[in-house]
Amino acid sequence: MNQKIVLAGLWLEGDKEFEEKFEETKGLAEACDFEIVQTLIQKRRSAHPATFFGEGKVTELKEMIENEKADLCMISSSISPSQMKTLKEILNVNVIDRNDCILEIFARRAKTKEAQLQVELATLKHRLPYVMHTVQEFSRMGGGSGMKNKGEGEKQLELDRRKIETQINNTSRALKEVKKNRATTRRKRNRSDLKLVSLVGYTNAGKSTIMNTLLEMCEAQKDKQVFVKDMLFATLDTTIRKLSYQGVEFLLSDTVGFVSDLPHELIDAFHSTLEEVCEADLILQVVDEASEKQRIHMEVTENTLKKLEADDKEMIIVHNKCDLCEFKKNTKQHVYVSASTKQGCDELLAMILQAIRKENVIMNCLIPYEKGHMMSWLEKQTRLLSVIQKEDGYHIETELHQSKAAQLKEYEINE
Ligand SMILES: Nc1nc2c(ncn2[C@@H]2O[C@H](COP(=O)(O)OP(=O)(O)OP(=O)(O)O)[C@@H](O)[C@H]2O)c(=O)[nH]1
Ligand SMILES: [Mg+2]
Repeated sequence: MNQKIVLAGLWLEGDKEFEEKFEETKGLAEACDFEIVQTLIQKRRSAHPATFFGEGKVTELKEMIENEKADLCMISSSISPSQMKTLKEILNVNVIDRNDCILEIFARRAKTKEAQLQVELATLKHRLPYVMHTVQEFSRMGGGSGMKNKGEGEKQLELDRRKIETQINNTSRALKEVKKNRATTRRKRNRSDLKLVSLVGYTNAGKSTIMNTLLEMCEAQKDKQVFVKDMLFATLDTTIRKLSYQGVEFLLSDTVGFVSDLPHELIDAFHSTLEEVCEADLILQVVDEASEKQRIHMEVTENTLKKLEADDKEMIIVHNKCDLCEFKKNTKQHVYVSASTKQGCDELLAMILQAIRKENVIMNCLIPYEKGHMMSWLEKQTRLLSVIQKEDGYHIETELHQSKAAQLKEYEINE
C-alpha cells in the first residue's frame, strides 16, 4: 500500500518560483509512490532556526498528520539536520525533505551496477551530516554533564559515522572500477570515429521517446528501444545506440534528465554518467513545448550543461510534444516535433545530419587494382557513394571527414 504523506512547504518572502517548485515536488512525491493526503504552506520571512516552520504551523501540521493518519511528513525544500531531528520529535512521524525524496526515486530506479553505486554513494554522503549532527549533539551533552566515559548512544553513533565513512570509501572505489571499464568502451568508440549526438533536457521532456522514434526511423536494431514512462527520472543510465540514416552512421545517447536543485551529492555521483554529454559532437536539448515551466526547465538544463563544461557545444533545441500545443516554424537552431506522432522528426533528422556532416567533403578517386587494400580502408573510414570497376581500377565517389582527405589526395581525379 502507498505511504500517506502530508506535504508541507515554506514560502519565503520574495520567492517567485515557490508555487511551481511546490507543484514539481508533488510530482516527485508521486514518482516515489507517495499518496499526498494533505498539503500545508506557510509564508514567512525566514525559516525558523529550530523547527523550520513557525510554532503555530508546527502544531497545525501535527494535528493534520494525526487526523489524516499520515505515515510521513515531506518538506517541499531541503532542511537542515537539526531542523529535521526536531520536527521528527515533535510530529512523531518520519520527516523527509525534497533531497531525500529524489534520492529515494533514484535508488528505486537504478538498474545497472554503475547507477546503483552512484545512488549508494550519493545517499551515504547525504546521510553523513545527519549522523555527524547527532554525534556533535551527544558530545555537547556529554561534555556538559562532565561524563568521563562515552555513553552507549554516543559510542553507537561514532560507530555509525565510521561505518558510513568506510562505506563511502568502498563505494567510491567500486565506482572508479566501473568507470574505468566505461572509459575503455569510450576509447573504443573514439576509434570508431562516429559522431556522438546527445539528448539532454529536463526530466519527462521526452528524450527517451525521441530516441525510440529516431531508432524506428533509422536503420537500427528493433530490440534496442529504451524505457519511456510518464514519471520523473524514468531514465537513470546513459544508453548509446548506433543509428544509420541515409547511409550516414552516428551515435545517439540518452541520459538521466535534469531537475532544479538536484542534491549536489547526486550531481557529483552522476557526473560520470553525464560525462558522455561532454564528449558529444552535437547536443539535442529537448524541451516540453506544452509545459508552462519551459523557461525554468531550459534554465536548469543550461546551468547543468555549464557545470559539466558542455555549454559551448553545438546545440539544436528540440521543442517536443507539439501535438499538444502548436508546431511553430523551424529555424536554424530550433525544431518543432512530436515524438509521439513523428511529425517534424524528418526535419530533426535532416538537421542532425547537416550538423554532423558539415565538416565532410566529397571526393572522386581512382584506386588502381594493385592498391586494393585502400578499398577496405574506404569502406571503414568513409561513406562510399558509388563504386564502378573500370579497366584502370575502382572509380569511386565518397564522403569523408575533411581531416582524412589528405590520405586520398594522391588518388583524386576530376570526374
Ligand atoms: N503527447 C506527447 N507525449 C509525449 C511526447 N513525447 C513524449 N511524451 C510522453 O512524455 C512522457 C515522458 O517521456 P520520456 O521519453 O520518458 O521522457 P524523458 O525525457 O526520457 O524522461 P526522463 O527519463 O524521466 O528524464 C511519456 O509519457 C511520453 O509518452 C510527444 O511528442 N507528445
Ligand atoms: Mg528517459
